[in-house]
Amino acid sequence: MRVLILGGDGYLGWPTAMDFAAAGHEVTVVDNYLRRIIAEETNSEALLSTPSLTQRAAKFKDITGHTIETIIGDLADPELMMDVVKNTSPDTIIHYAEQPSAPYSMRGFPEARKTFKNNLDVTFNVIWAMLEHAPQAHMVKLGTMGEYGTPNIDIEEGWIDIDHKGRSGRFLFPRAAGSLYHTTKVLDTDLLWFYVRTYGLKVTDLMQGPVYGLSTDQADLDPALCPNFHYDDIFGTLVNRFLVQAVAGVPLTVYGGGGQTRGYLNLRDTLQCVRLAAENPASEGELKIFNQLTETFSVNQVADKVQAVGNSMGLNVEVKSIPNPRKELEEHYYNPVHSGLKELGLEPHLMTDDVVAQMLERIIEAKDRIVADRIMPRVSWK
Ligand code: USQ
Repeated sequence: MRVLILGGDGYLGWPTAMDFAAAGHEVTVVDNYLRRIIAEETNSEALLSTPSLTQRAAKFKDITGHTIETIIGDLADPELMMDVVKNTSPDTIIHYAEQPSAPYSMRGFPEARKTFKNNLDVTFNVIWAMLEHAPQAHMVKLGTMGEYGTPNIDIEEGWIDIDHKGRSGRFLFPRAAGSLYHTTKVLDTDLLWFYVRTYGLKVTDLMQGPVYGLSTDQADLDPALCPNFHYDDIFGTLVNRFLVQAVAGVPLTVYGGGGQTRGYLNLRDTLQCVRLAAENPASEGELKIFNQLTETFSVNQVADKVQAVGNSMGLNVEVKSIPNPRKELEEHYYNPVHSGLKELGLEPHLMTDDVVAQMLERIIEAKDRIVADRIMPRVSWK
């Protein structure tokens, strides 16, 4: 396949690019370094320094012989998007090119506006670039489980059948996101669904939970190929943050009661899921939706796990509840269906004690690079 990856410098974009290239696909990645710029502006740089996208692609080519074409540019600019899609003529477009931080989107007006404009503009532009230059291509779009919020009923995979006053119909499952960032993904879904049903585009929307990990087959080949591993309050996801806190000797930052439950997955499984989605494209006029997670945990369960494994390795891990900077339910029902990707062949890498220990070992090697003032929450929803 000719694969075009939008947002190819990110935590998921770069490992995805290597994964598709290693599998023999023709890969082009585009990125404007928005995440790196925000990280610098907010003192939220990743734990391990990562070379530029072009440098990483050159290193990957040296080691594996596989080429990843890189384009540095802003996909919110419609002209650039049109040119990229026209010139690469992709079979598959993987759309990661969004501002992915919930806290950043809630920081204030400039950050909210940047998130809103970037995320919606890129989605709108890619839709139109497909309509004009690649109507037969399949888009794999990264959504988020956060689109659904935490409803008091089972979360179906994207769609729900409703019986109402003796009639029935199939609808998008209700969405009720908890941050502006997550809400931009709800808006993306609606936009995609409109263009899919009206113009026959082929789209798969992946509702992904928080990802953890820093190891993939290709990332492990050289330190220069590792993903951007964040532990700050802006870009760090829960598990990655707790691992770094355990190593730094900072009590694990449980927000509020810690009953907040989410569906987690290993970075390796993101790669599997995206490959499975790309290899099993939606049909013309179909919006396929998968819930992309492998197991659910509450914040307290993640904290207990990291504490137990950390202590068995001689770390003295403490857990401490701090006031919740977010507006979210701290006790709730949570039961998302997630069978679609498994039916396509997903083989989960679960969060076993061994997996936690391996991640802790990697972070212990980089202990000197941890900057403690990036750890506590600096953004409040209130
Ligand atoms: N939390 C803590 N302590 C912390 C950090 C987070 O208790 O130190 C809690 C949060 O309040 C939340 C849960 O842990 O209840 C998950 O937080 P998170 O920061 O791991 O995840 P979130 O902000 O929702 O966003 C992350 C990614 C986002 C992706 C999303 C999937 O940054 O791009 O879309 O995970 S999901 O959470 O399913 O919406």
